Amino acid sequence: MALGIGVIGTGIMGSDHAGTLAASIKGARLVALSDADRERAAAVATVTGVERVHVDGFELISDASVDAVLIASPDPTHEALVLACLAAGKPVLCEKPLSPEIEGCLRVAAAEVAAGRRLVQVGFMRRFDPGYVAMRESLASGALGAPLLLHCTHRNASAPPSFESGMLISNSAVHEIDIARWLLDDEFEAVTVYRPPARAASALIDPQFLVLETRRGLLVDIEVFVNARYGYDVRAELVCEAGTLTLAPQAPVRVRSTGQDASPFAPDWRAHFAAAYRAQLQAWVRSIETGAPTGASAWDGYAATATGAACLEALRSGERAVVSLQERPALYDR
Ligand code: ISE
Repeated sequence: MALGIGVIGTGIMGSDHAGTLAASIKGARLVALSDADRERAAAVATVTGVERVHVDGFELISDASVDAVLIASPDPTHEALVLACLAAGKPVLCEKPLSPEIEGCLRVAAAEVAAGRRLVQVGFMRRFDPGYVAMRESLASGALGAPLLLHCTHRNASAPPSFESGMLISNSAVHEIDIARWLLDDEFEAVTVYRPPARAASALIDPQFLVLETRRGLLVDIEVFVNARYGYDVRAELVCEAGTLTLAPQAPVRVRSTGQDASPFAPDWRAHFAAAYRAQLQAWVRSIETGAPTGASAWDGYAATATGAACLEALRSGERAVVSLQERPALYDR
């Protein structure tokens, strides 16, 4: 029997996930949607052929037709909804961040540890992107020796006017923080955030340049620029002792026209990471069938929020900030 999935939040990401679940994920059936804006949920329900629409996410969690829950509601609502899923014993895939607050992440991890089994996955979808997966596999083969440095670029064409300086870190660079921990199998120890001179036209500190040091002494730099104008552009180069690994450009074709040879960019992350989002959902559904967890855990969600908090401190102070992480519970042993 197909697993009944309920999606909480039908904004940009929730409606995208709902569409993917309804169209192309094996072993799952999208059965319910919820959004504080009923009209918005109803519109997505019509497109995806879903009959059950709730206005309250907690009602969706207790809906008997829902076996597992995907949370894509506003960030501050995540913690309480994930805790409700844990209380109901239902597996949950929560969009990042698990909680914007370190304490909130720790409360979720503590509840999961108390439950004694992994039910929470955090939506760091880059772990399922074919490029990053190939990079990790090449590194694991040992052919290039040990990793030394990771250079990352994260550019958005534009950010909404509500984007504040800290969100370049908590909303955008947090993906690089997670993927670097996963690629290097290491935790961050300290961070420094540099910024170019302020621009008169805007109060937003954009771009920002983050330099992070891991416990093993590896270096990771992240340029994050959310109003780069030309398109969505994510790059990474891992420098190892005997060579480098670079993500290949994502465009499947180059276009020669009007005197130019061009490589088109996706307008945003949904198109750029479409394969990763699909693979993440399929792996999540499969992991519920098999009972073998996949993807980022609640502990990874905690480490990302805590490392992001140190970056925010470094941005504010202009000084190097130390990342302090608690001891990882055995439930999250890798
Ligand atoms: C957005 O919220 C995401 O999660 C995207 O993956 C990221 O690339 C973008 O910068 C964020 O604003």
